[in-house]
Amino acid sequence: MFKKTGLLTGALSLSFVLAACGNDDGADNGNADTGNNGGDGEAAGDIEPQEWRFVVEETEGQVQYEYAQEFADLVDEKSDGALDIDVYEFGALGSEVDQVEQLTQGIVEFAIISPGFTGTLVPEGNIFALQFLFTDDQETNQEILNESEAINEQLVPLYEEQGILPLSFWTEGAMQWTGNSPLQTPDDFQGFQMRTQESPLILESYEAYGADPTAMSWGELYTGLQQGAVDGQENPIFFIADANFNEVQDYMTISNHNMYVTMTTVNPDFYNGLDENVQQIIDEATEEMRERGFEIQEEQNNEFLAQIEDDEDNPTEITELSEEERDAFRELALPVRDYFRENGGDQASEILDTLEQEIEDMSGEDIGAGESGDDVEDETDNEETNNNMNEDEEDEE
Ligand code: 6CS
Repeated sequence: MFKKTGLLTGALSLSFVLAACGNDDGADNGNADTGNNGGDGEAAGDIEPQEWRFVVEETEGQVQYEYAQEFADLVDEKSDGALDIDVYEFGALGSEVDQVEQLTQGIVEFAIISPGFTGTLVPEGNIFALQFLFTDDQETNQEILNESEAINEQLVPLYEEQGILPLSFWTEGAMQWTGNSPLQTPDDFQGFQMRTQESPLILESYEAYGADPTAMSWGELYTGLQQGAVDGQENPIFFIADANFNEVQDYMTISNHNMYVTMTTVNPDFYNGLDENVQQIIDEATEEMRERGFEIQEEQNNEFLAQIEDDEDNPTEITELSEEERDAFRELALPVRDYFRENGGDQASEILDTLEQEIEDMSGEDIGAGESGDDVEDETDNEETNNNMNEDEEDEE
């Protein structure tokens, strides 16, 4: 499980070519001569010109790409053109998992990385795979992502240890299910071949519904759905439509079972080696993009829902789950929190306790904190659900 895709070799050799042609290794930022100006943006004139790379998991026009392009424009503007960021769309440098490796190796300086692709590297990051944990309100969720101590103080250092420094966590919208058959009850998931990202906890979550999940890069997903290698998938609406998954799926369920979380990240050696005024430019751009990122996903999710509804050539039957129907899934999703506590790394329990409390405090909603079930059977030793979240143990197998 979690093998690298065939894209890896090509991607890495391409990366070496890029490293040879471009600026120095990302970990060596090359602006040691600029002096430490303590930066408030006024010292932009002193910044030595540099070229950086920013890879995203989506293609031109999609939310992550638009975000990265605006981020690059802000950095360019704030540095009076000295800091030039080239944005690489998905596919240019390999698969999503290859891109994680490129960031940790300093082959690219910036990346948008979804925790769904770091599940074995940072087991605690699997927390975002827990369904029905966050609220149904994306603005509240974004506020929690911005302010949560569990995420920004407890989880961030665990990523940093692995060569990924998250600058911000943000939502790309609520996720919905699509299928070649209707998905309205857990019964509908029995034996259903669900495509997921690489995260072991995403797989575990769908096994809890009775499905038969398979991890796959989204670059292979259209064909996988078309040829029946998988029966369905989960994603925000903008992505379902823009990647044309609705062309090869007959049903879409408005389930709002989770939000799609992603991270703006930077290579820590590169970032920590930058002068303070340069770091400040990056930090300011990150802050300004919090609101813009939210707006971009909101616009696209609204716009693309209409596109799916109006597509007469590829009709999709859209069903919104009632609260009672969602409760049936919620009930099966709650024990997965225990699985995460047991298997999500040393700090999983502490981080989840803190986050559950923060979500309840900030939303005023009961999200089932502490209810996940002391009486739920511990699945740690269950051979059938061997979604190992620890890479080292996996390697030993
Ligand atoms: O399903 C996926 O894997 C892709 N979904 C989104 C919304 N962004 C990139 C990611 O790889």
